[in-house]
Amino acid sequence: MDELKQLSEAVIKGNRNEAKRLTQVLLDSGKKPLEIVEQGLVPGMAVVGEKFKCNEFFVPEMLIAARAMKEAMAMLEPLLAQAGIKPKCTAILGTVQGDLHDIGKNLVGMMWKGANIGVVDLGTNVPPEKFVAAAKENNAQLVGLSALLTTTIPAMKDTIKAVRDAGLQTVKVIIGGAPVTQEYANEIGADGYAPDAASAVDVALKAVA
Ligand code: B1M
Repeated sequence: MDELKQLSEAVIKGNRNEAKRLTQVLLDSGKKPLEIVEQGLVPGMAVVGEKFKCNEFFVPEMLIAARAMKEAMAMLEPLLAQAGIKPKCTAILGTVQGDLHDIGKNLVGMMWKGANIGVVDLGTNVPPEKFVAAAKENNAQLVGLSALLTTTIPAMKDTIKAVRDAGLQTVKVIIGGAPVTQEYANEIGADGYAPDAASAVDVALKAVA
């Protein structure tokens, strides 16, 4: 198996030391950082996403895979920046106002980064105006909203309204979280809904295509 495939395997297994070692081996052998991302890390994370979708992997496996990916990415990011490699698009991500749950949101962020979507993570309990300011400041194409409480999902509606009222008509808003449904997304005018972090990649890329 070549080293790029081994790197994908290391991500799938969540073996962060092996992922970092192989990233260094590939860099030393002259592989370009973008090739390492696109042919090693991203395919690994894509497999993790598929396994998660079909219940072969659960949250712990996904978290350790994402951590392996993140640590390898940390070695590559400065090199990608030096080479002027830009992410496919920029997303502002956060858990809506009143809500402190962030495990699912963080998974979405990791999957998005794994798909070369730039992520500005605003954290939890984020008021609508903060999403708007960050979207403007970062010239974002996407806003991702997460909510875990039935009492906080109305904040998604308020945030979408704030984004539209700010004139950010081309910014696509993707929503998700355990109590959120496609019906609710339709009702509040979201541009996309994803039931899990792996699907959030497809939904985001489709929204900005
Ligand atoms: Co809270 N909590 N919690 N909690 N908590 C729930 C959500 C709850 C269902 C538990 C219960 O009662 N059975 C309940 C909500 C009930 C309801 O609203 N119907 C609840 C409650 C009531 C509360 C408090 C009010 C408890 C209290 O203080 N009385 C309080 C609220 C605090 C606040 O937010 N203001 C509270 C606090 C907490 C902790 C701080 C202790 C902790 C959060 C720690 C943290 O996140 N850092 C916590 C936890 C851990 C949970 C449970 C146990 C687990 C949630 C979780 O992380 N799931 C949860 C019960 C449960 O689910 N079994 C519960 C794993 C995570 C990967 O899933 O976030 O759904 P999830 O994300 C998925 C998808 O939904 C999707 O992708 C992810 C991966 O597939 N997704 C997106 C998520 N965001 C997305 C965004 C997208 C797309 C997809 O696009 C942008």
